[in-house]
Amino acid sequence: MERIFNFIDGQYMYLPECKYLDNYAPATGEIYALTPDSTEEDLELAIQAAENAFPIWSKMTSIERSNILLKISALIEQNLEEFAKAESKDTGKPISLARKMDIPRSVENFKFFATAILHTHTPAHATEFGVINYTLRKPLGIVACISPWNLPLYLFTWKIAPALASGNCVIGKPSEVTPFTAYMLGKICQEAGLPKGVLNILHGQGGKIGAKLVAHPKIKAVSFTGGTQTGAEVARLAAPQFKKISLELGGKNPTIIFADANYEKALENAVKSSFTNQGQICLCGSRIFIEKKIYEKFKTDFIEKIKLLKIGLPNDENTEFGAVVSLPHLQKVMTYIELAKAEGGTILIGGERIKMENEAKNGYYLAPTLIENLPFDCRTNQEEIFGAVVTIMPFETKEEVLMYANSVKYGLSASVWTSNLETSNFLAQHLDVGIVWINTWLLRDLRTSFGGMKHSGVGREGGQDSLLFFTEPKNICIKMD
Ligand code: TXE
Repeated sequence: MERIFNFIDGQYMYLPECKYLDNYAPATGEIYALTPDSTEEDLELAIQAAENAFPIWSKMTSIERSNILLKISALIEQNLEEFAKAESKDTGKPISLARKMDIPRSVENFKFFATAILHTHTPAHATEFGVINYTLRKPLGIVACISPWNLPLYLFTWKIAPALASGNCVIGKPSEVTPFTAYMLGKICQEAGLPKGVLNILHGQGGKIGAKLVAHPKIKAVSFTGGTQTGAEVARLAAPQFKKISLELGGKNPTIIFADANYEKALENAVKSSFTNQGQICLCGSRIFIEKKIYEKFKTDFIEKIKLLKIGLPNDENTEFGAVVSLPHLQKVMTYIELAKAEGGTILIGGERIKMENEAKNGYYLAPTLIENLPFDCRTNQEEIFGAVVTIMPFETKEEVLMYANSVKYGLSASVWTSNLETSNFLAQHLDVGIVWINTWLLRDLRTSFGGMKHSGVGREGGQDSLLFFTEPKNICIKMD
């Protein structure tokens, strides 16, 4: 049984009276590790460590910080296989996905921000002769980075890297559902020579230590990714203390396919955008809209493609579709399948738990599920399910499908498949989302603004957005004569 420790003041911290939470392997349903159920005492140790480290870290030059973050990036890369195996075991995702997406992106996150800080510039404004303004940006101090269970190391480092690069000290709180790769990161930071207390990794229950972290008076900003409801709770705790908050929340993203699209590409990508990571990515397309004239053909071909998905053990090299992250989440997704039936939906494929053999017999496996015959405004089509359950429906005009797409309270992303420039521009202009992909999906340039509107969150991450979030501007106006 692996025991996970908090990483505080540059070392793994073991407090004898610490209580632990069970950590399950989704593939087998077995407890394989114990996670610290951190208390306020742990939090105070982390805050103190960060406070002691801030003067040193914030006064380092960008080049000095960059070199350490580049070492962290290189060390994660050197240990890629070990991280990928751990991520797959902790989340239930296929090892091939962890190896080609989760861990390489974590490497990239540190590399990207380690180099971004070497090229920042700050504006100056000459008001009139003899008057010059310039803007200074300084690190905020101690910040909280709170991340979810779907892309654990990928989203944890997506927040930590820019926060550290900008000169802040960080208290990171990974999801208690998938803590393992965050736990492994501590050792990497030690080897990279990150000064002690600069990054502190605190494990435990979100509603308990997560809430106390957000509310702590010495936390200047909170960068959060997770559910919309939790995001609202984080905002409620942070607002009275005027902390900066960045919230990357849920989504109910449309995949819109016109008859004039590249059919094979649209079909192949619809499988990916629906079922990658068992549908547990905030950017997954969970509502598929097909132009009426190709609806029946697309539906038939899509079902055939879903049948070809290799469902299996996450540690099997051939697996394309693994286990759901936890039993509670599996149960949540299954309640939505029951809701879809109650709302009049037809289950075209999937819709039930998969009976697995041997060590997987108690694992959390749900068949990829496709549902049709539901109205655009029913709960199944309005609420985030965050699993491998997608709906499909026809449309006739771009105005009609735009109305369907924008009818939800979320506004994160959309993918549009068409060869008509006028159609793609029309939808790109009018879709109420933060990201529109045209004839592609999940193609990411880390310099771009990432995030959503409405109930999908507040603020943006990525490139300059992250560096501006984690720093405080000051305008200085000098009258020379
Ligand atoms: O997120 P949570 P979970 C959606 C998806 C999923 C739902 C819940 O619908 O079913 O969110 O997923 C910490 N104060 N997404 O349970 O509960 C918690 O410990 C401070 C979309 O992972 O929001 C964890 O570290 N922190 C999302 C993190 O917040 C709190 C990806 C996220 O937990 C807290 C994942 C509190 N009161 C889920 N309560 C996306 N947009 O990518 C919890 N936490």
